[in-house]
Amino acid sequence: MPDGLSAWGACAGMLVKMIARHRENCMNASATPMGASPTARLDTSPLSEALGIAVHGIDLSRPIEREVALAIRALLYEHCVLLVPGQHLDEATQIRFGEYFGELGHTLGDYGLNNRTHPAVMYVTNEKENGQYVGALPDGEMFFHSDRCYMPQPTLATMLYAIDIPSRGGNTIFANQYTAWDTLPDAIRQRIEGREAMNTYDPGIHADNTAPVSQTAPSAKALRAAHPLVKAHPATGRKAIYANRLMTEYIVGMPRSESDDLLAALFAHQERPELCYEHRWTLGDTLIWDNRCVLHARTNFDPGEARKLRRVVVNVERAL
Ligand SMILES: O=C(O)CCC(=O)C(=O)O
Ligand SMILES: [Fe+2]
Repeated sequence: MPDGLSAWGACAGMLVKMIARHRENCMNASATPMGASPTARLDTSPLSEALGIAVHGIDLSRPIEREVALAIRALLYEHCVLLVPGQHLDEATQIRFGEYFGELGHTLGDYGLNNRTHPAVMYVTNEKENGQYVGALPDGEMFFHSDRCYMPQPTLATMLYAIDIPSRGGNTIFANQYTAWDTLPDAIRQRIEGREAMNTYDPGIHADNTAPVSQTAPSAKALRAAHPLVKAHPATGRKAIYANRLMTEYIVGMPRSESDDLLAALFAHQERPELCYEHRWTLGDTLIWDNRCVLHARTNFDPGEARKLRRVVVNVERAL
């Protein structure tokens, strides 16, 4: 990708500015989070240079004030990933925290799972009963993706609460797609802006999460939705790239070989380490990400070790 590589040098300075802006936003967060009352003062710290913010000193097992909820929501949109460490949540209290962000989705059906729990709750776990997995996304590495991009209305935000974690690996990596757009070489920008891409997924518990759909033949039951490759975030107004290695199949209206080459260059740019934060889980971590401005992936881990996170997803924002 010679174009991209040479242009990368030119935009490295811009990336430094983006990171400085993220750091400055983190430092200002406790003063006046965007769109929130100045009275909602929160104790925050950045998760990394690339993205993410941690909020300290709140107990999510109790209801939080509306102003605090609004401030937290604004911090999520600005920083893409928000962590509240050290929580003790059951299904009901995690659902209540999720509902501060919007209406919750029901995704068990995507994985062919029985509805043995609250319909808004899904467990990402490698637990087995009678030799069968009982949860979703049980094991192994997962390539970068954005949740339910293959639906007309994708998942707005995804929240995981850490119940059991392996001693090594099983980290979740996030890539900042605001910065990916801001630093995208002009040559690629011009070729994707105004275009849509087809996002495709073969649902099921046995899906291979390291098989890019652009390089495999999706089955007849695959779910598909086209979305703009560049989307402005409705709350921040900032543009973000909306495509991902795992589920973006092709660019609509472009010859397939051209689309394959362009997507390969785009994915490489979107996943640059400088844009990423790798989260190493600690029990009690309650972490939510905004699928409109961040991609996520998972590192491999020993399938012999237990890993269990409780998952709640937000479909649409609602007024608080
Ligand atoms: O297990 C993880 O770390 C992430 C799983 C995932 O992609 C998801 O919950 O949407
Ligand atoms: Fe995911």
